[in-house]
Amino acid sequence: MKDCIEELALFGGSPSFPEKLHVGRPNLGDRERFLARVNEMFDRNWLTNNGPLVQELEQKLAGMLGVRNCIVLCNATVALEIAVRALGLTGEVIVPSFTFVATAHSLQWQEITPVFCDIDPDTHTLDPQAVRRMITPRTSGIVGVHLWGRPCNVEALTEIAESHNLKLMFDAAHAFGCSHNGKMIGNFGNAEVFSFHATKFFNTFEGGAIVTNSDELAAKIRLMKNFGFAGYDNVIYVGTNGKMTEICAAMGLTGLESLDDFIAVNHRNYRRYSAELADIPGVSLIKYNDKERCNCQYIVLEIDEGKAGLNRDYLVEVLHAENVMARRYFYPGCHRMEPYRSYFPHAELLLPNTERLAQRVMSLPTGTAVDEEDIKAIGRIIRLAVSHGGEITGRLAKTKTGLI
Ligand code: T4K
Repeated sequence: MKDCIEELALFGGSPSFPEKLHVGRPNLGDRERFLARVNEMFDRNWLTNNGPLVQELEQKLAGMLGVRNCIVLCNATVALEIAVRALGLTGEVIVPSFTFVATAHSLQWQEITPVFCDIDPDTHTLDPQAVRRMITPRTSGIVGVHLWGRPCNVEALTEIAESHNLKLMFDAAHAFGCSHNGKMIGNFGNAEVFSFHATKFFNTFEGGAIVTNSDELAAKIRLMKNFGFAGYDNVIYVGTNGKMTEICAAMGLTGLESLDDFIAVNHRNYRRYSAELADIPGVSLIKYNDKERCNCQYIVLEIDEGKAGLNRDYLVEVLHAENVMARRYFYPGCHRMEPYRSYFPHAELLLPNTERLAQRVMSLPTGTAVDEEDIKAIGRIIRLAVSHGGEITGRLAKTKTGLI
């Protein structure tokens, strides 16, 4: 156990972890069950193009979410692109900047302008008042992001969309298995999109899904993800290739069988982090609503430099040296990434909460790859760093200005 800052790996001590501990280590279901499914797939010699495993996964997901239609796809970015196109979005679409860049790219890729809107500092999701201010005659829709799996203010956004005749969809990449007012995420807006990327608590290697209660929209999406084919040799729509493969669906079906275990581990880890980080000045763990279903897949901290004595970036440096690969999701905000930074050089003036959070927020490792001892050790590193926050800041600042 480290007691003084000289023992921190950043200042010459040995790292607390011999191997890197990553955010986003995949949760793996039962390997035998997965391999059995893969063997059956080989026996059938049916590898993709709406095979039986994909159909089974779609049915199971739709049933679990209580939604009429679920279309699984090759990843959530393509799913977002297809949903945006199927909804007929054009011109400008209001999105948060504090999100993974795929949310914005899915619009810009189709020459639709993502109009970055500020977020509520408590929920980290779109601020409805700010959304209202961003609406122009060119606005065709709103894409809310249920960041960290915490639902957007769905009611306010629905009201705004309805009163301005806008489409509303949600990037629910983080929110599979979460609920809002007792209803599963997947049932809100015109459509919602999940990510099943390897780093998500439930994965299909790569993958995603669009869910919607509109049969008409679902039919359009099914055409679009398969080149617009309505039957052999019969293309009736512009389309792309967004299909999920059978081996990915096999991974998904296997993961679904362990879903409750994955969620339980995340909740257990969250409680442990909560205990380990309690009362550390300037370090707060974001809260999840315990009255709702929640996948708890992100351990998100906000660092208040004034109280912690060191800023988020210095704390991340301390952790990285210890082989705790904390991430600065979602720094610096899409508006500071290209091409958006060049298109909207002054966007930050309209995004004070985004700017502030992008400097303060970080994510820690969780999931089945992390155990109680790991969390205790991470908690101790953070406690030690904060108790010597001023000194660490002084030393790092000198190194950066070349004084050492
Ligand atoms: N919307 C939102 C709000 C999203 O957060 C995302 C994706 C999307 C849309 C788009 O979904 P997809 O098109 O990806 O389905 C990662 C993920 O790649 C990305 O899916 C995720 N959000 C984002 C938050 O995180 P990176 O660039 O941070 O990934 P990377 O390669 O640094 O991986 C993170 C860590 O995970 C690594 O340090 C190590 C660990 N890892 C990763 C992989 C792939 C493993 O241990 N094993 C693995 O197989 O984006």
